[in-house]
Amino acid sequence: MFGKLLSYKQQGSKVDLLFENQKMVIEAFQEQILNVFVPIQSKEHYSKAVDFTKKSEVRLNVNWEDESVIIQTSEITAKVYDEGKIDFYNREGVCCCRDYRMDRIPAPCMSQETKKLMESEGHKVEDEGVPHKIEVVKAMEGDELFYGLGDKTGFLNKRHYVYEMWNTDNPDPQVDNFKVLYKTIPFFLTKRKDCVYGLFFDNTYRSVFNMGKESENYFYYGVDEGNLDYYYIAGDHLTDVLTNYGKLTGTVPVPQLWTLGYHQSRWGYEWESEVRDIAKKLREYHIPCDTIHLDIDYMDNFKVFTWNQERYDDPKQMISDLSNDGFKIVTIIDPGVKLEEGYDIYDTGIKNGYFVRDKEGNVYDNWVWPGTSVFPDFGNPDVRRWWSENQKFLVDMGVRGVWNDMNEPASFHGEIPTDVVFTDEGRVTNHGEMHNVYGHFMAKATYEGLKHYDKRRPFIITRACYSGTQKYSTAWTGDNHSIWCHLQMAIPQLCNLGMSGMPYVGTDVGGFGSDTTPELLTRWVQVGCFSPLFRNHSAKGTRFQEPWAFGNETVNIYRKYVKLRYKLLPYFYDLFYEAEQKGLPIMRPLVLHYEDDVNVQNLNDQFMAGAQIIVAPVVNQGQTMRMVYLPEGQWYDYWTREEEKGGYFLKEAPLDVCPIYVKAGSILPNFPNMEYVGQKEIRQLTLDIFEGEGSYIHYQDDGESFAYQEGEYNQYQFTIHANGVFCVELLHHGYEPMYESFRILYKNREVEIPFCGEKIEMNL
Ligand code: MIG
Repeated sequence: MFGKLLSYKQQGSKVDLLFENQKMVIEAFQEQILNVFVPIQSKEHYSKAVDFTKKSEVRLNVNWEDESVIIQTSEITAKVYDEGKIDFYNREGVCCCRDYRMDRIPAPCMSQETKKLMESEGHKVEDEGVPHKIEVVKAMEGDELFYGLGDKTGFLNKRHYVYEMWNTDNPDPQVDNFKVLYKTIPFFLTKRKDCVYGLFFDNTYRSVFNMGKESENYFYYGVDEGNLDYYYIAGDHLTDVLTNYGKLTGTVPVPQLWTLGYHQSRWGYEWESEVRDIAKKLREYHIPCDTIHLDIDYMDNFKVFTWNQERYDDPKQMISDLSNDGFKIVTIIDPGVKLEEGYDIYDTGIKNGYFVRDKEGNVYDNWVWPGTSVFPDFGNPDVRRWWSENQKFLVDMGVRGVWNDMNEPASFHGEIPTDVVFTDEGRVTNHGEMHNVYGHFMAKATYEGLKHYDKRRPFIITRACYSGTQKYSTAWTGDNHSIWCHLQMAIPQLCNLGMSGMPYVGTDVGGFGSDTTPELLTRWVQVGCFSPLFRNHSAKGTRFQEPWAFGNETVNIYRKYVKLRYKLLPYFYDLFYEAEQKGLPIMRPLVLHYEDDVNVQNLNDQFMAGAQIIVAPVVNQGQTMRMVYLPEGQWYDYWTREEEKGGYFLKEAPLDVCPIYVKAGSILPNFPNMEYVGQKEIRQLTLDIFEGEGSYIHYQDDGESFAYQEGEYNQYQFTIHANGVFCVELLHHGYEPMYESFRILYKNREVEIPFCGEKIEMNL
């Protein structure tokens, strides 16, 4: 294909390589990130994820060595050979990632006859053997573990599986062999015995990731359109690779504090009275809660940016009343706009040419909730501006966040054909290119609208996304079911989203489709209270899933874990500050911090919340005892404070117990009991200290505005020594009021320390 490597030309941090039949550009984004670009469809990147203004100038060493061109930063050496083959080495000279030099050996395709016959029994027959126009085949040495790839189903380690990137709404119970789901994050981390690296394939067309399913000798990436445009991301540890991916595609901004509280939702609360009733019950049962979600039923005939006047007397009044009781309202918005003359959103969109058109130039329609509907062309900046302006309708009502659904985009009468005309900024393109970024741009438009009208940090939840969407929106994992294997799957799925640069995520607690059981809901809330986005949501027609729907035992345990979440809110908030700074997830697989521990590399039923807490939930029906694994070191049982050493052990876990372990030397900030964020002014912070050596950085700001970006925040450093010496230091002082005092919990004792900004050191 490429032919012989003929020559190269270096220009700063960029090298143009000329092959007999092809050009290639290798460019350093920074010392630890190299971009490989082969202009096949266009000379430009047209990236929807990468902000090239963030690129740093890197000094490259470029030379011929034998038959290859060597390109070196201080961190990576890439050797480029004939046929466009590239090998990447790390600083230590280890070859981490090598192009495979032989041909792929695809599984033979089946005859049409055999296929037909199998299909008549209902089998789905797909040929994976078909070659792609663009393929990158990398050698597998045998020690590879793969993490990331977004929201894919199955287990933590993606090795031996095949996935496709094509945002898809499929409400069937999603199981291990699903290839597609709602999101496209074409990025993964590879952990090998003596190195780690990441690969990000920045191409939005439908693509394939065969992670060693076809062969034990290679894994490959394939796509039929666009350019070959990928980033090799180096780092000493998995955490460094993630941080670098965050520099490339952006990180999640610190959210408003209340969004980290508990969210109650259901499709659908149809009437104003129902919504008020849910709010009342949440307070009556003392289930702390900040947010109630309104699904499609609040709209007038599912028309976006309208409100149903029959079922709601006065939505603005309702929202204001609920807000006096601490509730924030989040409303759903779908992309599909009802085709109806006289409906202003439709009329304005038509007048300005904001909807996508078929090849013949007619506005394209399909079927979604409102019936025949048309689809905004979100790749067009004017359309995004218009969509942002429409958020004003919601903000004026008092709505505090927007939930973007159906933005794969989903359509009931078959998928939108790939040749339907879409826009990418100023350029005309098609659905094939814009499909996987449709949700990304819808979220971006929503973000800009909320930021403009509400001024606070926008809260958006999206179902579909692409790499980089983390800058604008949180995400949920779509339509799971109330089945035990979906509680099991929630852990690797959320962990892998975190390993894909998308930390603010959650599953529908209790399960969306199918009927939950008291036991399943109970075990789910024990996981849910640690997931960054904590929302109970269920489908119309399924058993009611609010915590009080199952009797006393369930509601009591449920409350215990929602309260735990509120107690740990400052800890989660600190993790979000770290996420914005470093691109690290909130909910983490143990392998992120213990990458060389073989016992955690495939651990699917435990996870970490930050670097201090390990959660080992029960995710099997009927189980009241489980095997726990703790990595090397000293740990404490969160509930009993018993000491645990690393290793495997059995732990009793009756229904009300979710085993939780905290690392020795941890200092966990706690909030007092509250029903919602902002109920109490918090002038004293509790510090729950677990004996040992450790230090912890705590972040504090107003919890909602952008002022923190101008330095209006405080940062405290707490340190505990093994001998009990404890120290508080104010690292940054930009926000008032500071805490007046700290309440220290240490070895069954309680100490109160007044604080006025000066450094404190004392013996506990
Ligand atoms: O096809 O708005 O995933 O959370 O409740 C159903 C109704 C459309 C799908 C979402 C789900 C939501 C539902 N929506």
